Amino acid sequence: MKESKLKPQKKLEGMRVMILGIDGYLGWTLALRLGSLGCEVSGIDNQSRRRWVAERRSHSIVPIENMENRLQAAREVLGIEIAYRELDLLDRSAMQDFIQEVQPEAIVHYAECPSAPYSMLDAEHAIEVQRNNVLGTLGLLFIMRDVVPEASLVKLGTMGEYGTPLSGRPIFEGVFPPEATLHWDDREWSLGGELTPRDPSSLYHVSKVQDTINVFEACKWWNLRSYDVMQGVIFGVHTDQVSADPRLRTRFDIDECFGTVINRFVAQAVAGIPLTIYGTGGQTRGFISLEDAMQCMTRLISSPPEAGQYEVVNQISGTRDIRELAEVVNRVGKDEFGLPVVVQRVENPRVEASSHPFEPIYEKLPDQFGFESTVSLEEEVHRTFELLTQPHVRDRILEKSDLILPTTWWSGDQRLVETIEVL
Ligand code: USQ
Repeated sequence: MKESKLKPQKKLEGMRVMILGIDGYLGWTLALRLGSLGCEVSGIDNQSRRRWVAERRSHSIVPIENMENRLQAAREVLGIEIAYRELDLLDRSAMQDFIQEVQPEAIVHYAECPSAPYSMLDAEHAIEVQRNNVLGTLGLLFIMRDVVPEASLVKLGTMGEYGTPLSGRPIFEGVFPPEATLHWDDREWSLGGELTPRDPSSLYHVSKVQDTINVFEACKWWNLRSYDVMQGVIFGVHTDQVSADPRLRTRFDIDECFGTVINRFVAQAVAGIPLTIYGTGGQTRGFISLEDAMQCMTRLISSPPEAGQYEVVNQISGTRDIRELAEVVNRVGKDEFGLPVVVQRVENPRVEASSHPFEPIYEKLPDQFGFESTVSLEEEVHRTFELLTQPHVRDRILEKSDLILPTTWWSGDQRLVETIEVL
């Protein structure tokens, strides 16, 4: 029998968890899930995601309430009380006071700008993304050192930190495994425990790499403890809590900066816009549904790291290339919703390999934390269609349909991509 490597789990009931970025796509969803599991949830947000999306002239196409109404609905529908403060992570003194007051046992850090294209718009946006992300995390590490050194930090990184190594070597979970060796000039060394190389694919992804190094060192110097979560591309709309009432829905973006690829494809299919495969569509990525990602985060929170432990987990439930994704959305849209879906290839405004080997290792979450995916890509795409085909949501997509085609080129150009081929 295989020896169980499962880590012991703490009771979530009554655990104090603070979520930074609690108003976002992930933050709000996690708050409701943890609240319904009995955690004492607190959180901060400076509303910047709403501002960034509005600056790009877009909106969440699934209507969402303001924070006050969200908190009220959580209370009414789920019986959850959330201690919320509107606050900027970079306001260190206010942040320190709030952490001092709450004494969280775990801090989930989602308070970053998540958009690669937004970071590549121009110098101003690149600087804003790196300032917000890198300095926010850095300040947080000092506050944790001084106020809650025993708390665990569950920090959102990204699979995009690694890039897509053309050698085809496995993409390990952050550090090389003990058996990895380097052969060179007739000599051999162990690489075990060293951070693996990073090759971030945008200035946003660079900010996450900088965070990785800051958190890694802080754990060494100050005995802090952290899980650094390399999450793949997220998609979907459902958890039991956000689906419980329209006022509890989480945001859903479809513009070129803040919409991720599967979510965009479903919205495009609903609006009758040909799906936008960038380039050949041979780019392969790791993906995870919203519901599965929430399960992973819950498991990480309930099995905290040891003092001084810095551990990376690759948080994906599978890999696909972009063409395959378009095929799934096409099939579900046509067969299950009767939509006349069209798929196109457009110029790729990004600099990324168009076909490449991709072998991510993602064993820790299932082996050590007990993660099991509960939703397939097809099922979650179906649930997303169900929500997006509702007339009021469809109308909100159509209102923003001019924001679907990308105009942000990694080269610095600002121009609409052209269609290469309708498939
Ligand atoms: N893509 C298309 N068509 C589209 C949109 C995207 O073909 O309409 C392609 C892109 O070229 C890219 C892939 O789909 O190859 C993923 O793009 P994306 O915009 O869905 O995701 P990305 O920019 O990589 O960033 C997203 C999140 C980010 C997170 C990252 C995880 O916005 O916060 O860090 O996914 S990962 O990609 O694994 O690094």
